[in-house]
Amino acid sequence: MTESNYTGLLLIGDPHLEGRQPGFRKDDYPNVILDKLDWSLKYARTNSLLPIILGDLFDKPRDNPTWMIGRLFEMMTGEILGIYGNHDVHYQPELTEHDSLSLLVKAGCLMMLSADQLWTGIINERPVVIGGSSYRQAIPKRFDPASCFAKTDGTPFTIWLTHHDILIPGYDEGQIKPVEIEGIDLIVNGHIHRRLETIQKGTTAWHTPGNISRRSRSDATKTHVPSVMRIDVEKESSEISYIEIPHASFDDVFHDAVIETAEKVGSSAFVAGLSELQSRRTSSGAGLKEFLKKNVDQFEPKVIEEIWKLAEEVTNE
Ligand SMILES: [Mn+2]
Repeated sequence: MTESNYTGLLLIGDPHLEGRQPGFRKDDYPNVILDKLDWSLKYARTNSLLPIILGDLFDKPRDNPTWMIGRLFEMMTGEILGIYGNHDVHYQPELTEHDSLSLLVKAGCLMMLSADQLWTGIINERPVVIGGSSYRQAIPKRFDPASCFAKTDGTPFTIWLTHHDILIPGYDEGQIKPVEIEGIDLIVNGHIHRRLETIQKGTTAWHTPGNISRRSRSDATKTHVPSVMRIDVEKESSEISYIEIPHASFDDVFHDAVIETAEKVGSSAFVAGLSELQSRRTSSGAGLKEFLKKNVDQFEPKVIEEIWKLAEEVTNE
């Protein structure tokens, strides 16, 4: 096997591209996140790193704006690896021709990794193998990287991408316990939107880099700094660092927390709450729905029904 032109890898967590504003974001989210992905890909090229996307490139699997997919065709040039996440697919766990991500795969912009589709190459004289388990695909119990290389190539370095609910301190929804996986040095998991500590199990290190975009306004997101994970591969070792992506401050990105409940019970407080919401409106209607859930019970069932109908209409969901 011949030496590649790379000096390492750049792992890009869950971009969640979409054409609408999510939740409480008040900036131009569709373009801001595209620009973050673009910045990451350019950083990778400039530093001779192989870019890798950890799943959830899209937030919605289908009906993504054509202008956005067009921009991706322009941006995603050269070799880019990835797996798909739960947001890239629609109900069924497989990626189908109806999902936007499949366009990028067919156009050759992105190579999907799996247990059968591995990337192999020599980086700084070290044989490197990268595999992946997309959403709901099994994580291997063991792996034999030696079969990918000639004995004279040296000791392989194996990285495995996942998009799973992994049980890491700080992420309570985890189902899969990190364990040592023979033949895999690094597991890098997407799916979890904030960076968590690395868990070392025997020879396998489980990494949770977190995503490049801040989707929700929760406290956990407040402390998350949008970053990409850089792995510099050396002949005998590897070095991991996090590269901060240029981003606006939390307060410039998110609307203030919406008033919790209308203070005085009664329709006038309700209307006052609604007008306050209007001043910081979000295009997905996130604040509106939370406000209604907390405040709508004071009305007659018929009125409640009408209010929800109107809410659905204006938020178009
Ligand atoms: Mn995600």
